[in-house]
Amino acid sequence: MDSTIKKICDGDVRSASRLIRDIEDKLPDARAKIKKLYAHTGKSFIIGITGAPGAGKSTLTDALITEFRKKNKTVGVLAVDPTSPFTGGAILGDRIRMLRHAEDTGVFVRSLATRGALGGLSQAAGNAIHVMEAMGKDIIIVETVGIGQQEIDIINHAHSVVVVLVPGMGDEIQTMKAGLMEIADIFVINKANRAGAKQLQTELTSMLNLSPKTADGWKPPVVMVGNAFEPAEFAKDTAGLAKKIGEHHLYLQKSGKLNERMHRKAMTEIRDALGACLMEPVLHSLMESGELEKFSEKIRNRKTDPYSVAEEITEKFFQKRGKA
Ligand SMILES: Nc1nc2c(ncn2[C@@H]2O[C@H](COP(=O)(O)OP(=O)(O)OP(=O)(O)O)[C@@H](O)[C@H]2O)c(=O)[nH]1
Ligand SMILES: [Mg+2]
Repeated sequence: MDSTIKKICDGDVRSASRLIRDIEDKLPDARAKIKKLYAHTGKSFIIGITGAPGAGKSTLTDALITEFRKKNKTVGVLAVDPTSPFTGGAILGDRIRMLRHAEDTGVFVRSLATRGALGGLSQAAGNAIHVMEAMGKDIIIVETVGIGQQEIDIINHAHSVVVVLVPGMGDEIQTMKAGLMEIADIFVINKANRAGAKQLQTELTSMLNLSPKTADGWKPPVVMVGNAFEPAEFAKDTAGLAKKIGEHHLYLQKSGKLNERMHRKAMTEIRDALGACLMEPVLHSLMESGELEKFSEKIRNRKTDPYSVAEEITEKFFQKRGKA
């Protein structure tokens, strides 16, 4: 076995961290390593946690780590921030909050931010998860900010999805808009000591009663989590959340839905990999040659249309490949 791969499979933190950094930097060698690593992945249970900025996702993640560690489960955490390339502060915050677990060798925490103009954050997140899987982490928590399409792509790498809402943030409307009803397996109403928590719970529950998911055998529970600064109450509530996540895992296994989730994950991985193999190199070379800008100008002036451009590019790309 490749020595780096062996080290990662043995749980070596430095090798794993280096590979995650290389993934983030899109080094070609990282892709080769992931290919070799892949056979050692697929055994972890992956939990996605998403919600608006500042909803309390990291605080919840920290509490969940405590719960899972009590059961002797090893935990990997990936904090993904697609909102801005300049999130040093927020990401540092994530790390600092998890420092409670920094000395614990059963916990591995890393973050990923947007790099470069061509995106691919979902792919990077998927690969960073693979690294943690190969390390043998029993549970991997992926925290992602926001509720847009990119976050949904990232969250598709998870088996169970927890959506965190906070009273008084207009979350109800946001939820509907972003299609989170479809993707959420468990809702958390966080900071539930705040005004409006009960109302949000009522609204959410009645919406869930109408959702087709409920008819499917799993009605996403709405878990109320109180003030994080009341440690005893918070620990009790987050233990309840960990329990619900466990129940959902069991439901996925028993109902055969886990297979559906694995399919969703595989599809996301194929699409991400195709993006990396086809889209990114094409866009990159068009950008470098200045052709992309010319195409854009022609489209703006209505000299052509996006489909004709895409066809021209496709033709050129495949001809090149054929001749190579
Ligand atoms: N009042 C109150 N504040 C909380 C609670 N939970 C978290 N916070 C605070 O809210 C802020 C954001 O919490 P985080 O856990 O970092 O939230 P997040 O969703 O991870 O934030 P981003 O990753 O930046 O989107 C921090 O200052 C927390 O201390 C809570 O239950 N009550
Ligand atoms: Mg956070």
